[in-house]
Amino acid sequence: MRVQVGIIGAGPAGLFLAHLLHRAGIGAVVLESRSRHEVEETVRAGVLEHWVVELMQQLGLGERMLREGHVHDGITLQWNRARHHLDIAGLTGGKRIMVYPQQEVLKDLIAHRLAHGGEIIFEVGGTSIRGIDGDHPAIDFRRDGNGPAETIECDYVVGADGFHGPGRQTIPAARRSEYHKVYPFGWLGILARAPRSWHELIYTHQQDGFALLSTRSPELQRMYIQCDPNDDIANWSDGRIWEQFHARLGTDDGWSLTEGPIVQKGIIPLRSFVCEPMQFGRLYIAGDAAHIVPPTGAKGLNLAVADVVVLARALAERYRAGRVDLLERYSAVCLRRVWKAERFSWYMTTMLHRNENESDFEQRIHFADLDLVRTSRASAVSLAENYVGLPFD
Ligand code: RFL
Ligand code: PHB
Repeated sequence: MRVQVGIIGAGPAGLFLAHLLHRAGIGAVVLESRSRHEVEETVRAGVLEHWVVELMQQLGLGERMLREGHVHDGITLQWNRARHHLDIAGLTGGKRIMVYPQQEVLKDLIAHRLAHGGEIIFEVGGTSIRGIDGDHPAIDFRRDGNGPAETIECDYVVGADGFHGPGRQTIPAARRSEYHKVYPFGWLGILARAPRSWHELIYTHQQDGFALLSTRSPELQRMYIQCDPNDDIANWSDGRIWEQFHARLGTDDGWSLTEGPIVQKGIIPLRSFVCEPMQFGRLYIAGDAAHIVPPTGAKGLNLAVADVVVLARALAERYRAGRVDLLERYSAVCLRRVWKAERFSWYMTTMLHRNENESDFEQRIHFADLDLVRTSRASAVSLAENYVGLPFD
């Protein structure tokens, strides 16, 4: 098989890239190790930055999102049992975020791509990349996990294969630098069949630690609490989970949290990670393959899409005008945005979580940071601009 661009991974990075390349008249095939069902049912991110919402519409993918997603003008920050509304739209000249789950975005991207003749091969096994230091890179794989060996020959390979995929590992270790930070806490996330308790997302820092109240639909709520990343979910009965949500989200003004049956629960670790550069020879890596942010800033999915917007533009210029300068700058351009998203995600994470390794001094600094957002317009604008999505350079 021969194609201009071979893409590994049908997550947000790989699928948005396939759409953007199709729009530019460039042929691409997407290889995905999981089944379509699994890709479409995995619960992950929930928040789209304002420009991702616009991009979905430009790609003809906005219809269901506009019908079923929820536009939010702001978020609520809570500490010392009191709430503060951050008016994101008011602070950013009218920009808003959309709560529309990642798996719904993926369903729309997959259905539309397949309906327009795009090729996404699910359930591949044994994916490996070769020849990236020459002009004829290739991807070897097996259909249905262990079918006969097949090869895709291409001009460029894109590793949009997440943190554990082979893309990043194919860059020789001596030619990449990796920057890590692991946090001493994780998130316990639940989906609860219950009505909404509040009209916008609440990020709270209380005595017992962080909690986040988010949503999926009027009937289904997504919520997280800070926990030990090595804890076993079996230690968390539904009763214990609700007790913690009540403690961390409670206020002194009579508000009450609406409970409901918990239909899913799990624990994830929190980490920050960046790989530099995001390219080697004819291999380009994008999204979680190149960088991870803790979810507190709601940046991971959005950053994955930002990478492939830069990459698609560079590839379009390569095929349209034979220019390679944008491709050569891909990594440097992306990393400027990546490090700002890393900074913001780290800031939100450290400000909002209780870290037993920190001194009382540092813990008090975090409350000063929160109070600065309440009292200083400059601090509020900074948080709002980052949350809604920074402009492209
Ligand atoms: P993905 O989504 O991991 O997709 C990579 C795909 O590559 C496939 N793959 C392979 N395919 C073929 N051959 C191989 N050898 C392969 N190895 C792997 C995988 O099966 C997979 O389908 O990476 P991508 O596209 O870079 O997208 C990144 C986002 O998914 C991620 O950053 C976000 O989900 C992070 N995130 C959030 N991001 C936001 O922007 N807003 C949020 O509100 C938000 N909340 C979250 C989050 C992540 C969370 N978890 C579970 C870590 C909340 C949570 C709880
Ligand atoms: C979510 O709804 O899953 C969500 C929302 C905001 C975040 C992280 C996750 O910061």
